[in-house]
Amino acid sequence: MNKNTAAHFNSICDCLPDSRGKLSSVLHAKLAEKIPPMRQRVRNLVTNYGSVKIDEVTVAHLYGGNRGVKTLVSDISYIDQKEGIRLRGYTIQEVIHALPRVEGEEYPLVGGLYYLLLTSEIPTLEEALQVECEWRNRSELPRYMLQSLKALPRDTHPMTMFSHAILSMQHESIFAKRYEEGSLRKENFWETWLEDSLNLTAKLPTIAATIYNIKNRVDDYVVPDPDLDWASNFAYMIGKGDNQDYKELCKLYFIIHSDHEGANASAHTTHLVSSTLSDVYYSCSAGMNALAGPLHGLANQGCLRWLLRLRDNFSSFPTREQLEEFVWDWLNAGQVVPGYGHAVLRTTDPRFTVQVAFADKHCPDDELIRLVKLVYEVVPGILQQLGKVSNPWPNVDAVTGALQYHYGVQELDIYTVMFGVSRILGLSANSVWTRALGYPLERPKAMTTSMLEDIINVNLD
Ligand code: AMX
Repeated sequence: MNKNTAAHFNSICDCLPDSRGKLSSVLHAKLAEKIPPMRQRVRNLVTNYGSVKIDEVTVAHLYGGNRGVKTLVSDISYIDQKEGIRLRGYTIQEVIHALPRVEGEEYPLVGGLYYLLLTSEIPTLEEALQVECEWRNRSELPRYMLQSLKALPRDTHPMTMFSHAILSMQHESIFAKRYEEGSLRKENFWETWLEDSLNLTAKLPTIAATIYNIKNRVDDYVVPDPDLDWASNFAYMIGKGDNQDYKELCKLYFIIHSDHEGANASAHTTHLVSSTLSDVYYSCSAGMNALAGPLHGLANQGCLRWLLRLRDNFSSFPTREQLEEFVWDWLNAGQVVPGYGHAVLRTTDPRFTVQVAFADKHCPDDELIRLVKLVYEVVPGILQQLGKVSNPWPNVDAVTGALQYHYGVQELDIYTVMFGVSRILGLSANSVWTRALGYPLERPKAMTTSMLEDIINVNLD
């Protein structure tokens, strides 16, 4: 952030009330305007078209993870199989282009992205800075959380620490307190949900940096720099404050991982848990536990581990033929190629593409980046030959680790936490809207195998 904008940032912050526990100004006002017509729209749909069929459920769906069955609504993002994610209707490239940025900086403020996710509008620079100020005012970590993080065994995975840190703050939930007091009406749930969301999202970079530091560096709390934006502060707190390129990468990283349609595992988990009116802390912590799985968010560390293994397998940069042989040996050993494939996408993930563009500009000669690009030339063709892989193209994780590694963040197990920092922006925005629209407790129906056989009229026992 340049001097002028830092001054502007500080003057906006100084005008805001100490917002802890009070209604946030800019987001609250905008949502209060947007929620009533949306409520009416949903009410009309359910009342007048409630019996219209959207999808069919087959036996294969029941045993196949309900893959692709349309059963949830989220207006915050949507994945088109061929185009990739759209956040509030904007492609990743459009989001990066349209969101406001500080003069002279390469990528937009993440505060602007949060504004977009919540309100569906591209903010002005001033509005984006106001979200950043809200976050700054709420960023201090409670001491008990630091103590409890430090008390965990040294080999605790950072994702466990992250989920634990979030959950440890649950008793601060304004929604939970007000609900217990009986002082909330259902149509106002979203207001306290928004407050909890701002209190939680404000602290995410500091929590992640603290976990990184406890595991790898100073074993202490680095206080955020009040002159820095939310994303750049993460870079600063892990000791990379002097590297403007890394700060830009953080902004890019935290924008592109923020939401990926409401039905992915972490989003769906958060949605389910929050549907019981478990607050933002409970539900986002649960979402992080889903993100921690190797088929979901943990894939980014697995992907880099695979790239390092590939690099170390050869004494010099591999040829295309050597790489092909390596990949076939890997697949024949019954392994999947990390970073390739996707449950929904059927094309190269645009989040991969924008990161490769960053790499082309900032570190084109990096050995791992060159490997990422060679793998991209070779692997899709091989996966296509397998004949069973629905999507042979790279997902977001095929390059994230290589970029972090280039900038010296070489502790692989922090990558999923960084993913989580970003993903909670989407999870919490979704859950504010879920409360605003009053979605009920989620409760699909389970059946036994015998019941299914009865419906089909077979007995395969
Ligand atoms: N390498 C080798 N085989 C693969 C493959 C890959 N990258 N992706 C899919 N396949 C195989 C599957 O293992 C499955 O084989 P099986 O029938 O013998 O079990 C078959 O292809 C069909 O699977 P699919 O329909 O293409 O994939 P899916 O929707 O079931 O799973 C995913 C999607 C991402 C879990 C899978 O592609 C995968 O394991 N990729 C590697 C791990 C990875 O990159 N995960 C990151 C996901 C993105 C994220 O959440 N961060």
